[in-house]
Amino acid sequence: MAKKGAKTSVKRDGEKGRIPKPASYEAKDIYVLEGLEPVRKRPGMYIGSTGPDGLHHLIWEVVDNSIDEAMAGFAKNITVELLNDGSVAVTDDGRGIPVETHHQTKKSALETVMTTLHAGGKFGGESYKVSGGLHGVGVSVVNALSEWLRAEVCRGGIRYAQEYKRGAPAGKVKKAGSCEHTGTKVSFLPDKQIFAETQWNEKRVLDHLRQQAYLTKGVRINLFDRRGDVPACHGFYFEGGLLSFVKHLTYEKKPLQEDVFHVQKVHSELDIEAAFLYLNDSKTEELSFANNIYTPDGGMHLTGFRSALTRTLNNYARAEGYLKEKDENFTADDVREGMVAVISVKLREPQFEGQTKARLGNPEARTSTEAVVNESLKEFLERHPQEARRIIEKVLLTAKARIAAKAAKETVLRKGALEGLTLPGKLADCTSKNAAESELFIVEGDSAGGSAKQGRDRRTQAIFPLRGKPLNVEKARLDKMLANAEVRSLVVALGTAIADEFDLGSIRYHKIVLMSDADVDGAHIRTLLLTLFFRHFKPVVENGYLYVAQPPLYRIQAGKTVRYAWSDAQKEKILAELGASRSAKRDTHTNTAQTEKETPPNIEAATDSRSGTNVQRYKGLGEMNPEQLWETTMNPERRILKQVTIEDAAEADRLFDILMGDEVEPRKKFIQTHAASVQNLDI
Ligand code: 0RA
Repeated sequence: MAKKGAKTSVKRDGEKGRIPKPASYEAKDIYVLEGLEPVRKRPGMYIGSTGPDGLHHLIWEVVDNSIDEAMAGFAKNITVELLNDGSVAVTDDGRGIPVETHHQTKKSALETVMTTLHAGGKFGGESYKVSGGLHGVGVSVVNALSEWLRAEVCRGGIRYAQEYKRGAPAGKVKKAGSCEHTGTKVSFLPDKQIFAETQWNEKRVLDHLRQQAYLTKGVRINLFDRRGDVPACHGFYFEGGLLSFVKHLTYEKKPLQEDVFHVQKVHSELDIEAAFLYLNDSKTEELSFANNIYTPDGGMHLTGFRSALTRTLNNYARAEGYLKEKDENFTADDVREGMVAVISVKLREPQFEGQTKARLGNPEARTSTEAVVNESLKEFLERHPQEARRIIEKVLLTAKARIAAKAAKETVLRKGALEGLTLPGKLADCTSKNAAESELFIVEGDSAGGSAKQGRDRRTQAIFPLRGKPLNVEKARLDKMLANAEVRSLVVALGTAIADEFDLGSIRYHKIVLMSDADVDGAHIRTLLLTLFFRHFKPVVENGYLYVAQPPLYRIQAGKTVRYAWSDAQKEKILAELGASRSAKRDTHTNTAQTEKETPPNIEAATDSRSGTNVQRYKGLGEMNPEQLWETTMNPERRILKQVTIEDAAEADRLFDILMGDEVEPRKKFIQTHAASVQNLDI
């Protein structure tokens, strides 16, 4: 039976990239390794798991064999059917599995293939070996894990059939009529004793078959889902191979090139195919396959591809003057950014390495891929100067950004910007040294800072006052951020250091609370700080250490009763309540109030007196005295803190460009749009 490692031979049929099996493959060429008991005992060893992955693996295994036959140039059509009883049928129009008697087992080749683990063929003195991948374990594994399996073969005008139960033949190979064409049909029902869940996922099967069709151009693969009342039918056929695959992956995205780069060549007996397209994007997608098996961890073929890409683009950029003598070369990461690429190699004895066998280990895959891509990419660039220019300009930009970021980081680290710095004088630290109970309030403005210092619980609460002027710093540049003394002191106060030295374990506070005014300046500062945390202290956010304080908007006093409101609706409710019972017995707080967005209050109406009730609208934290700030915003028993999620921080990072970027117009527009609701500019 065809194994993944066996789909290629030394001979070529002259067709580009096609390495066929020799036609002289007979029953005697199949040799035997062992029986099927180990498969049922430890199915995970053979198919990875007995969950949905392993279940679907059964189909991949059977389809693989038909694809081998197609790649050998014999099968043109493969049909997969999902049937009502939960079984699957895979049919191809190849030569049909040989049924002649096997010299060693004295059984038919078909039965040998179906019942022998690691049964492989031999031809031309070269072993027809088993591959180490998850695929390529052989159809006998599918047989072992199926309640029943039926194999039908059409060869020489005769239809042969044999059935098996849990891997054991239920009878001999029998003649079952005549047929006009040749081919193989394998039907099986996964064993419920092995698989807890035996439901096929149509989308999953479709995705796999589509992928296989891209990898095997010129083969038609059909799927019939006959489980419902109305059968669903899909067909895949791609003339373009990986070229079609890359087009599919980049569908509806913004391409940088018009023509997809594509090459398919045989080099030192390896069949190499690669295609890529650059997008106007910074994400990279690289899919690599060895003998049609996806290699999620890449391996030698991917390494070869990357080397070739890097080298060829560097050479071209130098030759064409894009890179000057003094410029350093593009790195492999520079040239990968924004690229969608698929690499597929077919070789005789693939070695899959790593824990999950997800990486191709053959060194010859690297040299051949590198050679083929080097040569064809050079030619591509020369023939498409327009595409070449766009690609190189993008890579130049990526390289520039990398160099700037690196220089920035080095400056920061070289200067030891944070090393040996003592805690900043403006920090009013807490007395507790236990980070788990310590809180750092980052407070906008000196006056609010003063109130917070007086109002706090000295044992657990530290105050870091920030000057309230908007800071214009370039967000990605660590050096620019740290050029700001305020930010630098703050980093020292946090205790975690930064960049390579960053260590979450040495953080000095498990709650870091941003406390700023509900106006545009406050939003600026909050956005800057969130961006700083998002970019350079992500684990702090991810660990849920970052919070935003929620000071109330209103203070409502009626006689001795003082209450606070966090929204207009709440203010109205409180006013109504106070109107109804004028003689409240004691001060009450309603800090359980919701903080959802409300229509903004009238900013002009700072006070509102109704029947002796006084309503004060807080315009800034500075208007609160220490006791009020403690009671409403800092007291752990009463306050509302909003925990910052990574999504919040990412959104702030995006907003940062609008608020602090070079372009004035979007900022103006943003502020105009949101001016009325700035108190809710709320991250
Ligand atoms: C080896 C030799 C021959 C056919 C096949 C393998 C074969 C295997 C499968 C598995 C699924 N479909 C398949 N189709 C063909 C025949 C060689 C000959 O006839 O000379």
